[in-house]
Amino acid sequence: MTADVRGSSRPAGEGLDFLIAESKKGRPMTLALACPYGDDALGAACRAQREGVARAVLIGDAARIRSTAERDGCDITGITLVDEPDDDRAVEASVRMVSSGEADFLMKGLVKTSTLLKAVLDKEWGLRTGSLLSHLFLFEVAVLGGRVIGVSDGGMNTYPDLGAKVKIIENAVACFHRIGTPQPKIAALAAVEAVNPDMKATLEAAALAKMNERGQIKGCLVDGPLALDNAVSEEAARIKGISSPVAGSADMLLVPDIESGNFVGKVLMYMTGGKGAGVILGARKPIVLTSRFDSVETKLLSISLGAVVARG
Ligand code: COD
Repeated sequence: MTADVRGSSRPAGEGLDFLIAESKKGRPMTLALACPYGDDALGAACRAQREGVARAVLIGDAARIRSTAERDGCDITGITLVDEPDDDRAVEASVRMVSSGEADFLMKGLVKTSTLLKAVLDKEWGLRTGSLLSHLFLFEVAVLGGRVIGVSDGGMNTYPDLGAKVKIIENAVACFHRIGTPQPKIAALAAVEAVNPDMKATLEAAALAKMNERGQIKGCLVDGPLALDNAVSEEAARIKGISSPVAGSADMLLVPDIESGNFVGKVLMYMTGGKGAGVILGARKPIVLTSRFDSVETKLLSISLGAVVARG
């Protein structure tokens, strides 16, 4: 494949389904799914196992998992079950399974996000690397012809400072490289595209762009501040008179904080009929983190992305 104008070696409009095919290459990765009591995580894990995307291990109250499977019509034949009725202990067992290498990546079932993340960050048996962990959500945006656009970090880091934003970009860039985008275009978002000393997001976006220009952030093109419209629409960028290789064709939106990331993500997902794949990066192994309301399809795509990143 040759690089297209967006810096991606993936064909424009291909969407996210390539992740499914990609995840099936090589040895199947093993997924440790903590507390799969509904919310479609169990259904997605069963499909992943059946379709050869990943092998699943289900950790939690075995009786509850079995009754959930029966209720939701999931066939769990051949899937390993680890009986641990207590939620905290099930989460710990799942994390330990990944940190010991018994499983290749982790997924959150019906348990609070912060409970899972605190376990992941445990200093003794967690999945820390000494670097920052961050969440990347890739969206297939139906209203933009199926274009894939990443958003980070709308899932883990609450109010990242400039240093944390550099790490968030680096984590995402490594993932983009892994999925066939050798030079991702990163738009550092703010409410406006002019640097305003009273708006911190604009100052940090400009600093990130300069750091990229000076080679302090590598493997990608960063520009900012950019507003959401001129980050994704060439027409908007043209009307605003912004000349930049990133404006209008961003592969990823670096958002100022978790609130803005969460809002952008949820608008893309629920108001534009999109689908996505979400994963936490920067840990020893990827962690699939989706929300309860996400569809089975988004959860399966997230498992695929986790498997692809886990394979490295
Ligand atoms: N990467 C690496 N280490 C981290 C990170 C990170 N992103 N965050 C915290 N740590 C380390 C710190 O250095 C420290 O050693 C330890 O973990 C505890 O740090 P605290 O006290 O700042 O963090 P916690 O444990 O109170 O909270 C960490 C969470 C990730 C749980 C917290 O930031 C959180 O709840 N984030 C939002 C998650 C969420 O609700 N997402 C859903 C949105 S859809």
